[in-house]
Amino acid sequence: MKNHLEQLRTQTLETIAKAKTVQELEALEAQLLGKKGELTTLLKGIKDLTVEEKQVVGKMTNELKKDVEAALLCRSEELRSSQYDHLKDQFFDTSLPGTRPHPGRLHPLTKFIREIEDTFMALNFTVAEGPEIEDDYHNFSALNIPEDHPARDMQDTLWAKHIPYLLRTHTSPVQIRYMESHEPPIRIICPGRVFRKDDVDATHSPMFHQFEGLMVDKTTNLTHLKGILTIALRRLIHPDLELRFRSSFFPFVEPGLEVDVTCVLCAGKGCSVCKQSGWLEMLGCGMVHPNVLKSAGLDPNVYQGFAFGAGIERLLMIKHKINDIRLFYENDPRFLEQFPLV
Ligand code: 2NL
Repeated sequence: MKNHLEQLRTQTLETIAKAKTVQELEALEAQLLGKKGELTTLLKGIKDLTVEEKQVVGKMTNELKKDVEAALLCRSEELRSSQYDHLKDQFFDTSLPGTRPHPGRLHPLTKFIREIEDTFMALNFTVAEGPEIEDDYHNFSALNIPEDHPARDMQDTLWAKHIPYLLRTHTSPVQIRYMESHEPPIRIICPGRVFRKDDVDATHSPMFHQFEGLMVDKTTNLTHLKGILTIALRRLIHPDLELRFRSSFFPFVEPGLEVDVTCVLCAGKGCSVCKQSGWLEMLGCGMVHPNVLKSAGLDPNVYQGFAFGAGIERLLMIKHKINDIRLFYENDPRFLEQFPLV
Protein backbone atom coordinates (compact mmCIF):
# COMPACT_ATOMS: atom_id res chain seq x y z
CA MET A 1 0.00 0.00 0.00
CA LYS A 2 2.81 2.39 0.93
CA ASN A 3 4.58 1.52 -2.31
CA HIS A 4 1.41 1.99 -4.29
CA LEU A 5 0.97 5.47 -2.77
CA GLU A 6 4.59 6.42 -3.49
CA GLN A 7 4.17 5.32 -7.09
CA LEU A 8 0.92 7.22 -7.43
CA ARG A 9 2.59 10.37 -6.05
CA THR A 10 5.51 10.25 -8.50
CA GLN A 11 3.26 9.51 -11.45
CA THR A 12 0.63 12.11 -10.61
CA LEU A 13 3.04 14.96 -9.92
CA GLU A 14 4.85 14.20 -13.16
CA THR A 15 1.62 14.20 -15.21
CA ILE A 16 0.59 17.51 -13.66
CA ALA A 17 3.96 19.09 -14.45
CA LYS A 18 3.64 17.90 -18.06
CA ALA A 19 0.13 19.29 -18.66
CA LYS A 20 0.28 21.59 -21.68
CA THR A 21 -2.98 23.52 -21.44
CA VAL A 22 -5.30 24.83 -18.77
CA GLN A 23 -8.03 22.57 -20.14
CA GLU A 24 -5.80 19.52 -19.86
CA LEU A 25 -5.05 20.48 -16.26
CA GLU A 26 -8.73 20.89 -15.42
CA ALA A 27 -9.47 17.40 -16.81
CA LEU A 28 -6.65 16.01 -14.69
CA GLU A 29 -8.04 17.69 -11.57
CA ALA A 30 -11.45 16.13 -12.16
CA GLN A 31 -9.85 12.74 -12.73
CA LEU A 32 -7.96 12.93 -9.41
CA LEU A 33 -10.08 14.98 -7.05
CA GLY A 34 -13.55 14.82 -8.63
CA LYS A 35 -16.46 12.91 -7.01
CA LYS A 36 -15.21 9.60 -8.38
CA GLY A 37 -11.57 10.72 -8.61
CA GLU A 38 -8.66 8.37 -7.82
CA LEU A 39 -7.58 10.29 -4.71
CA THR A 40 -11.13 10.91 -3.54
CA THR A 41 -11.75 7.15 -3.58
CA LEU A 42 -8.54 6.49 -1.64
CA LEU A 43 -9.48 9.07 0.99
CA LYS A 44 -12.95 7.59 1.32
CA GLY A 45 -11.33 4.14 1.92
CA ILE A 46 -9.35 5.35 4.95
CA LYS A 47 -12.24 4.75 7.34
CA ASP A 48 -12.13 0.99 6.60
CA LEU A 49 -8.43 0.64 7.56
CA THR A 50 -7.09 -0.67 10.88
CA VAL A 51 -5.91 1.84 13.46
CA GLU A 52 -2.21 1.22 12.64
CA GLU A 53 -2.83 1.47 8.88
CA LYS A 54 -4.77 4.64 9.41
CA GLN A 55 -1.79 6.23 11.11
CA VAL A 56 0.59 5.59 8.22
CA VAL A 57 -1.50 5.29 5.07
CA GLY A 58 -4.10 7.85 6.14
CA LYS A 59 -1.43 10.42 6.81
CA MET A 60 0.33 9.66 3.52
CA THR A 61 -2.90 9.92 1.53
CA ASN A 62 -3.83 13.25 3.07
CA GLU A 63 -0.37 14.62 2.38
CA LEU A 64 -0.57 13.35 -1.19
CA LYS A 65 -3.86 15.18 -1.62
CA LYS A 66 -2.35 18.44 -0.34
CA ASP A 67 0.69 18.07 -2.62
CA VAL A 68 -1.46 17.29 -5.65
CA GLU A 69 -3.61 20.37 -4.99
CA ALA A 70 -0.50 22.51 -4.65
CA ALA A 71 0.98 21.07 -7.86
CA LEU A 72 -2.25 21.70 -9.78
CA LEU A 73 -2.34 25.32 -8.61
CA CYS A 74 1.32 25.87 -9.39
CA ARG A 75 1.07 24.41 -12.93
CA SER A 76 -2.13 26.33 -13.59
CA GLU A 77 -0.39 29.64 -12.73
CA GLU A 78 2.52 28.70 -14.97
CA LEU A 79 0.20 27.93 -17.88
CA ARG A 80 -1.88 31.07 -17.42
CA SER A 81 1.13 33.37 -17.25
CA SER A 82 2.76 31.87 -20.31
CA GLN A 83 -0.27 31.85 -22.61
CA TYR A 84 0.71 35.23 -24.13
CA ASP A 85 4.41 34.32 -24.45
CA HIS A 86 4.17 34.34 -28.25
CA LEU A 87 3.34 38.09 -28.09
CA LYS A 88 6.48 38.89 -26.11
CA ASP A 89 8.55 39.87 -29.14
CA GLN A 90 5.73 41.92 -30.68
CA PHE A 91 6.20 45.48 -29.45
CA PHE A 92 2.88 47.05 -28.43
CA ASP A 93 2.94 50.77 -27.66
CA THR A 94 0.00 51.40 -25.32
CA SER A 95 0.58 55.16 -25.50
CA LEU A 96 -0.45 55.32 -29.20
CA PRO A 97 -3.83 57.03 -29.83
CA GLY A 98 -6.73 54.68 -30.74
CA THR A 99 -8.39 54.45 -34.14
CA ARG A 100 -10.68 57.46 -34.56
CA PRO A 101 -14.33 56.29 -34.62
CA HIS A 102 -16.07 57.05 -37.91
CA PRO A 103 -19.81 57.01 -37.17
CA GLY A 104 -22.49 57.66 -39.80
CA ARG A 105 -24.95 60.53 -39.45
CA LEU A 106 -28.25 61.75 -40.85
CA HIS A 107 -28.08 63.49 -44.24
CA PRO A 108 -28.41 67.28 -43.78
CA LEU A 109 -31.68 67.23 -45.75
CA THR A 110 -33.14 64.46 -43.56
CA LYS A 111 -32.07 66.37 -40.47
CA PHE A 112 -33.59 69.64 -41.65
CA ILE A 113 -36.87 67.93 -42.61
CA ARG A 114 -37.05 66.53 -39.06
CA GLU A 115 -36.38 69.99 -37.64
CA ILE A 116 -39.20 71.40 -39.82
CA GLU A 117 -41.55 68.66 -38.61
CA ASP A 118 -40.60 69.21 -34.95
CA THR A 119 -41.02 72.98 -35.27
CA PHE A 120 -44.51 72.74 -36.74
CA MET A 121 -45.58 69.86 -34.50
CA ALA A 122 -44.76 72.17 -31.55
CA LEU A 123 -47.29 74.58 -33.14
CA ASN A 124 -49.96 71.85 -33.24
CA PHE A 125 -49.49 70.95 -36.91
CA THR A 126 -49.67 67.34 -38.17
CA VAL A 127 -47.26 65.90 -40.75
CA ALA A 128 -49.12 64.66 -43.86
CA GLU A 129 -47.72 62.59 -46.70
CA GLY A 130 -49.00 61.55 -50.12
CA PRO A 131 -48.04 59.87 -53.39
CA GLU A 132 -45.11 61.11 -55.50
CA ILE A 133 -46.95 59.94 -58.63
CA GLU A 134 -50.03 62.15 -58.96
CA ASP A 135 -52.79 62.88 -61.45
CA ASP A 136 -53.11 66.24 -63.18
CA TYR A 137 -56.32 66.95 -61.25
CA HIS A 138 -54.68 66.95 -57.80
CA ASN A 139 -51.41 68.52 -59.01
CA PHE A 140 -52.93 71.27 -61.22
CA SER A 141 -56.72 71.56 -61.73
CA ALA A 142 -57.72 71.45 -58.04
CA LEU A 143 -55.14 74.18 -57.42
CA ASN A 144 -56.82 76.62 -59.78
CA ILE A 145 -54.02 76.20 -62.31
CA PRO A 146 -55.65 76.70 -65.73
CA GLU A 147 -55.31 74.20 -68.61
CA ASP A 148 -53.05 76.59 -70.53
CA HIS A 149 -50.77 77.51 -67.60
CA PRO A 150 -47.08 77.20 -68.50
CA ALA A 151 -46.40 75.04 -65.39
CA ARG A 152 -48.37 72.21 -67.04
CA ASP A 153 -46.11 72.41 -70.07
CA MET A 154 -44.35 69.31 -71.35
CA GLN A 155 -41.22 71.36 -70.80
CA ASP A 156 -41.74 71.84 -67.06
CA THR A 157 -43.51 68.70 -65.87
CA LEU A 158 -42.35 65.09 -65.90
CA TRP A 159 -45.42 63.35 -67.33
CA ALA A 160 -45.89 59.59 -67.05
CA LYS A 161 -46.39 57.53 -70.21
CA HIS A 162 -50.04 57.19 -69.23
CA ILE A 163 -51.50 60.69 -69.01
CA PRO A 164 -53.06 62.08 -66.70
CA TYR A 165 -50.31 60.76 -64.40
CA LEU A 166 -47.20 62.76 -63.57
CA LEU A 167 -44.48 63.16 -60.94
CA ARG A 168 -45.83 65.79 -58.52
CA THR A 169 -44.28 69.22 -59.14
CA HIS A 170 -45.05 70.41 -55.57
CA THR A 171 -46.50 68.85 -52.40
CA SER A 172 -49.76 70.85 -52.73
CA PRO A 173 -51.67 67.74 -53.94
CA VAL A 174 -51.03 66.20 -50.50
CA GLN A 175 -52.92 69.15 -48.97
CA ILE A 176 -55.76 68.87 -51.51
CA ARG A 177 -56.15 65.17 -50.62
CA TYR A 178 -56.05 66.02 -46.91
CA MET A 179 -58.84 68.62 -47.29
CA GLU A 180 -60.90 66.09 -49.29
CA SER A 181 -60.76 63.63 -46.39
CA HIS A 182 -60.72 65.86 -43.28
CA GLU A 183 -63.03 68.46 -41.74
CA PRO A 184 -61.48 71.76 -40.56
CA PRO A 185 -59.85 72.84 -38.33
CA ILE A 186 -56.86 71.73 -40.42
CA ARG A 187 -53.21 72.40 -39.55
CA ILE A 188 -50.79 70.33 -41.65
CA ILE A 189 -47.24 70.40 -42.90
CA CYS A 190 -46.27 68.42 -46.02
CA PRO A 191 -42.57 67.85 -46.65
CA GLY A 192 -41.43 65.64 -49.52
CA ARG A 193 -39.74 65.09 -52.86
CA VAL A 194 -40.95 67.00 -55.90
CA PHE A 195 -39.97 66.74 -59.56
CA ARG A 196 -39.47 69.22 -62.39
CA LYS A 197 -38.17 68.80 -65.92
CA ASP A 198 -35.06 70.88 -65.19
CA ASP A 199 -31.48 70.50 -66.35
CA VAL A 200 -28.98 70.20 -63.52
CA ASP A 201 -26.91 73.23 -62.59
CA ALA A 202 -25.76 74.92 -59.38
CA THR A 203 -29.31 75.91 -58.40
CA HIS A 204 -31.52 73.38 -60.27
CA SER A 205 -32.19 69.67 -59.97
CA PRO A 206 -34.99 67.55 -61.53
CA MET A 207 -35.69 66.24 -58.01
CA PHE A 208 -35.63 68.39 -54.91
CA HIS A 209 -37.50 68.76 -51.63
CA GLN A 210 -40.24 71.09 -50.65
CA PHE A 211 -42.43 71.67 -47.67
CA GLU A 212 -45.86 73.20 -47.76
CA GLY A 213 -48.10 74.14 -44.89
CA LEU A 214 -51.85 74.64 -44.66
CA MET A 215 -54.14 75.95 -41.96
CA VAL A 216 -57.92 76.11 -42.49
CA ASP A 217 -60.63 77.17 -40.07
CA LYS A 218 -63.52 79.63 -39.92
CA THR A 219 -61.46 82.71 -39.04
CA THR A 220 -57.90 81.81 -40.12
CA ASN A 221 -56.29 84.96 -41.53
CA LEU A 222 -53.06 86.67 -42.60
CA THR A 223 -52.05 87.57 -39.03
CA HIS A 224 -51.99 83.85 -38.18
CA LEU A 225 -49.84 83.21 -41.25
CA LYS A 226 -47.45 85.98 -40.25
CA GLY A 227 -47.19 84.76 -36.66
CA ILE A 228 -46.67 81.09 -37.52
CA LEU A 229 -44.06 81.82 -40.20
CA THR A 230 -42.14 84.22 -37.95
CA ILE A 231 -41.94 81.69 -35.12
CA ALA A 232 -41.03 78.82 -37.47
CA LEU A 233 -38.38 80.62 -39.56
CA ARG A 234 -36.69 82.10 -36.49
CA ARG A 235 -36.42 78.62 -34.98
CA LEU A 236 -35.31 76.96 -38.25
CA ILE A 237 -32.88 79.54 -39.68
CA HIS A 238 -31.83 82.16 -37.13
CA PRO A 239 -33.40 83.56 -33.92
CA ASP A 240 -32.85 87.18 -34.98
CA LEU A 241 -34.61 87.01 -38.37
CA GLU A 242 -36.95 89.81 -39.42
CA LEU A 243 -39.65 89.00 -42.00
CA ARG A 244 -40.93 91.18 -44.85
CA PHE A 245 -44.10 90.35 -46.78
CA ARG A 246 -44.33 91.42 -50.43
CA SER A 247 -47.28 91.17 -52.81
CA SER A 248 -46.96 88.36 -55.34
CA PHE A 249 -49.05 85.98 -57.41
CA PHE A 250 -49.74 82.23 -57.34
CA PRO A 251 -52.93 80.84 -58.95
CA PHE A 252 -53.83 78.88 -55.75
CA VAL A 253 -53.86 81.84 -53.34
CA GLU A 254 -55.47 85.28 -53.15
CA PRO A 255 -53.84 87.45 -52.02
CA GLY A 256 -50.46 85.95 -52.78
CA LEU A 257 -47.33 87.00 -50.92
CA GLU A 258 -43.63 86.40 -50.90
CA VAL A 259 -41.66 86.40 -47.67
CA ASP A 260 -38.18 87.90 -47.48
CA VAL A 261 -35.99 87.54 -44.40
CA THR A 262 -33.06 89.64 -43.28
CA CYS A 263 -29.90 88.19 -44.82
CA VAL A 264 -28.41 85.75 -42.32
CA LEU A 265 -24.92 86.23 -43.75
CA CYS A 266 -24.61 90.00 -43.35
CA ALA A 267 -27.40 90.52 -40.76
CA GLY A 268 -29.14 92.85 -43.21
CA LYS A 269 -26.13 95.06 -43.91
CA GLY A 270 -25.77 93.98 -47.56
CA CYS A 271 -23.49 91.34 -49.10
CA SER A 272 -22.96 89.42 -52.36
CA VAL A 273 -25.52 86.71 -51.45
CA CYS A 274 -28.35 89.21 -50.88
CA LYS A 275 -27.02 91.37 -53.73
CA GLN A 276 -26.50 94.29 -51.31
CA SER A 277 -30.25 94.44 -50.54
CA GLY A 278 -30.00 92.98 -47.01
CA TRP A 279 -33.00 90.71 -47.81
CA LEU A 280 -33.32 87.09 -49.00
CA GLU A 281 -36.40 85.56 -50.65
CA MET A 282 -37.53 82.62 -48.49
CA LEU A 283 -40.97 81.34 -49.45
CA GLY A 284 -44.31 81.93 -51.14
CA CYS A 285 -47.62 82.04 -49.33
CA GLY A 286 -51.11 83.50 -49.25
CA MET A 287 -54.75 82.94 -48.42
CA VAL A 288 -56.09 79.77 -50.07
CA HIS A 289 -58.05 80.71 -53.20
CA PRO A 290 -61.83 80.13 -52.85
CA ASN A 291 -61.74 77.94 -55.99
CA VAL A 292 -59.18 75.66 -54.28
CA LEU A 293 -61.33 75.30 -51.14
CA LYS A 294 -64.34 74.53 -53.36
CA SER A 295 -62.42 71.89 -55.36
CA ALA A 296 -61.41 70.18 -52.14
CA GLY A 297 -65.02 70.06 -50.94
CA LEU A 298 -64.93 72.98 -48.46
CA ASP A 299 -67.43 75.86 -48.56
CA PRO A 300 -65.41 79.10 -49.08
CA ASN A 301 -68.26 81.04 -47.46
CA VAL A 302 -67.66 79.12 -44.22
CA TYR A 303 -63.94 78.38 -44.27
CA GLN A 304 -60.77 80.29 -45.06
CA GLY A 305 -57.15 79.37 -44.72
CA PHE A 306 -53.56 80.18 -45.42
CA ALA A 307 -50.93 78.13 -47.23
CA PHE A 308 -47.22 78.44 -47.84
CA GLY A 309 -44.49 76.59 -49.71
CA ALA A 310 -40.69 76.63 -49.72
CA GLY A 311 -37.78 74.73 -51.25
CA ILE A 312 -35.86 72.84 -48.57
CA GLU A 313 -32.51 72.77 -50.41
CA ARG A 314 -32.74 76.51 -51.04
CA LEU A 315 -33.35 77.24 -47.33
CA LEU A 316 -30.44 75.01 -46.29
CA MET A 317 -28.18 76.61 -48.93
CA ILE A 318 -28.93 80.04 -47.47
CA LYS A 319 -28.54 78.83 -43.88
CA HIS A 320 -25.15 77.18 -44.49
CA LYS A 321 -23.73 79.32 -47.34
CA ILE A 322 -23.80 76.38 -49.78
CA ASN A 323 -23.36 77.53 -53.39
CA ASP A 324 -24.20 74.34 -55.32
CA ILE A 325 -27.36 72.21 -54.92
CA ARG A 326 -25.56 69.15 -56.37
CA LEU A 327 -23.55 68.82 -53.14
CA PHE A 328 -26.73 67.47 -51.47
CA TYR A 329 -26.98 64.52 -53.86
CA GLU A 330 -23.33 63.56 -54.38
CA ASN A 331 -22.85 62.37 -50.77
CA ASP A 332 -19.16 63.27 -50.69
CA PRO A 333 -18.07 62.60 -47.07
CA ARG A 334 -16.03 65.82 -47.12
CA PHE A 335 -19.33 67.70 -47.54
CA LEU A 336 -21.49 65.56 -45.23
CA GLU A 337 -18.96 65.50 -42.39
CA GLN A 338 -19.15 69.29 -42.07
CA PHE A 339 -22.64 68.93 -40.58
CA PRO A 340 -22.95 68.15 -36.88
CA LEU A 341 -23.52 64.55 -35.77
CA VAL A 342 -26.81 65.21 -34.00
C1 2NL B 1 -43.26 78.66 -53.68
C2 2NL B 1 -44.68 79.02 -53.48
C3 2NL B 1 -46.66 78.29 -52.45
C4 2NL B 1 -48.76 77.37 -51.76
C5 2NL B 1 -47.45 77.21 -52.14
C6 2NL B 1 -50.84 76.10 -51.51
C7 2NL B 1 -51.36 74.86 -51.34
C8 2NL B 1 -52.72 74.71 -51.32
C9 2NL B 1 -53.54 75.77 -51.48
C10 2NL B 1 -52.96 76.99 -51.66
CL1 2NL B 1 -53.41 73.18 -51.14
N1 2NL B 1 -51.63 77.16 -51.69
N2 2NL B 1 -49.50 76.25 -51.52
C11 2NL B 1 -49.28 78.67 -51.66
C12 2NL B 1 -48.46 79.74 -51.97
C13 2NL B 1 -47.15 79.58 -52.37
O1 2NL B 1 -45.38 78.03 -52.81
O2 2NL B 1 -42.55 79.46 -54.21
N3 2NL B 1 -42.84 77.48 -53.29
C14 2NL B 1 -41.48 77.05 -53.44
